[in-house]
Amino acid sequence: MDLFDLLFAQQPARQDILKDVILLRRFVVPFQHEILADLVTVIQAAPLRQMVTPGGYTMSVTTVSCGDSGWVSDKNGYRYASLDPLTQKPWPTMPDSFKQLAQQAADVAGFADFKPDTCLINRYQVGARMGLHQDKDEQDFSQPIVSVSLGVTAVFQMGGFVRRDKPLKLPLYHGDVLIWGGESRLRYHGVMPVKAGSHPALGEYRVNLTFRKAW
Ligand SMILES: O=C(O)CCC(=O)C(=O)O
Repeated sequence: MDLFDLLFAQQPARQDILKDVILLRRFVVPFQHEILADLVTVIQAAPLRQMVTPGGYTMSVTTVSCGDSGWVSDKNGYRYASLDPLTQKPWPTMPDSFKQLAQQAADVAGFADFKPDTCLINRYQVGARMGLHQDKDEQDFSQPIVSVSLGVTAVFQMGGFVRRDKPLKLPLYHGDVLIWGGESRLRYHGVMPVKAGSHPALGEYRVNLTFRKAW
């Protein structure tokens, strides 16, 4: 066990942050080799790209999706689309390792029967951020959101139900999984600008996998 593992072993693996907001520290670590290998396959099949918001702002994260649909943003709005607008092909299939990880994490958090049909991959480099927003482009809010953090540490913001509510700040480390649903499904959330760092497997990057049932 290295020092990093040892320090984390001192923290509870499960932390109940708010009602229906659960953090599973380092949950991915036993599966990380398969997850990272499958991540390579997905982003080789469909490239990461910077989307533009309906307001014309270029997002600082680069993104791509896998699964039955993918989240897209352009001047026409936010939505899920069955074809990748860049390649005009279906999005890469969601790897089984991704689906199993998301379902197991949801199960442990108390959301049995999670059926993710899309995974949004967000890559952050130094300074990249995600403003406070609600996930509300999905059809069924009874299904939770499962959010996996890999690589460099980031500070996640979990807010309330209106944008101005002061968010809680949660540092998320490599391998952490944050799940929110139920009464918290529509909480505002975001990520503060990522600070310079380095991770043995992901270098200067943070990668987030967000699993949702969109359709
Ligand atoms: O990167 C993260 O941890 C959060 C991503 C997110 O909020 C989203 O994709 O909607």
